[in-house]
Amino acid sequence: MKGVTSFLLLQNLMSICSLSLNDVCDADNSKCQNLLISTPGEITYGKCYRHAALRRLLKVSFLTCLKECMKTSTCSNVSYRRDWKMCDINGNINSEVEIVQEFGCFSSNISSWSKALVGKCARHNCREGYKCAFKGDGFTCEIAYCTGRPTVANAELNEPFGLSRDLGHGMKYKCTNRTQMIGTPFAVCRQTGEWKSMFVCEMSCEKGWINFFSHCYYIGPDKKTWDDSNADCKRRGSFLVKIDDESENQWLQSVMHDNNINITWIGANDIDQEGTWRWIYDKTAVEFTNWSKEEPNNYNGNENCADMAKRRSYKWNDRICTSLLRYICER
Ligand SMILES: [Ca+2]
Ligand SMILES: [Ca+2]
Ligand SMILES: [Ca+2]
Repeated sequence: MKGVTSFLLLQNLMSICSLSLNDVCDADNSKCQNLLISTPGEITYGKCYRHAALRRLLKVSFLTCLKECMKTSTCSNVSYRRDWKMCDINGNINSEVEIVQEFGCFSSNISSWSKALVGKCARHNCREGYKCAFKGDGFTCEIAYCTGRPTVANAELNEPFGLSRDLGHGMKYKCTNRTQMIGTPFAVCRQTGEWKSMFVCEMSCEKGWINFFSHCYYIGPDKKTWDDSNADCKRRGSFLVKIDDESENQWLQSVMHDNNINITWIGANDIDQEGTWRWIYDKTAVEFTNWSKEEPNNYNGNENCADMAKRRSYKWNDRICTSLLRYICER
């Protein structure tokens, strides 16, 4: 059956090719117009690529699909869904690309086709993100697609035929990891060739916890030692806060200010090795820091746990771990 379909397809294709060269070639390009394609390129039936599409054209012929691929920079092959007359112009096949079995879909490597199909655009040198367009008796390059993928935390693509990158088009997404969609569920390829996400996926934190990006935070109501604070966080399925970057640090400062907390433990200590600060959560070295001036000073040789205090402009300090402070848990 598969063989028969491929054969019919080829027959059909060959007739398309020989009949429609007039509208493929530039009017003044007799060399192109007189071209006869005796051997079509290679076609693989039933296997197509996902997430490779630079452009996705609807209601086009297979020949148009090939032509547009040739015009589009970095196009390496096409996936054509015959029932939909849908053409995916695919870029480089890298590790993000999947090849899937799909009835009704066929793919073709563009290098197996004669470049004469696109007339003057056969020689285009348009850079990534651009396509060749006829202009006067030559060609020009115009922006045609976004490169890469949109960056959207905690979201996955919700498109039946995978990602495409057409200028001015949106790709549908859904939130993962129990996060909530805020905004409209699309990442749009803007006319400038850059992705813009129209949504964020926000963690919905349970009562008593507050959200920042995809994490939830709990402010311990009582004062405890560093160890007891960490133990309480663990009991709550969390850890003593790990401050990953400036934005999280600033947000915590505002939380302390808004909740009238003068001083709190944070989840770093240098208990294992003096002077080597690690986060208790994952034992990683403390990279982003916001130490107060001349801290950490290991005062009296006995300060191994980190705090954040209003009187030091919410900067960090090392202090004796048995001090009783409030604390912030994260998960
Ligand atoms: Ca964190
Ligand atoms: Ca110390
Ligand atoms: Ca200190």
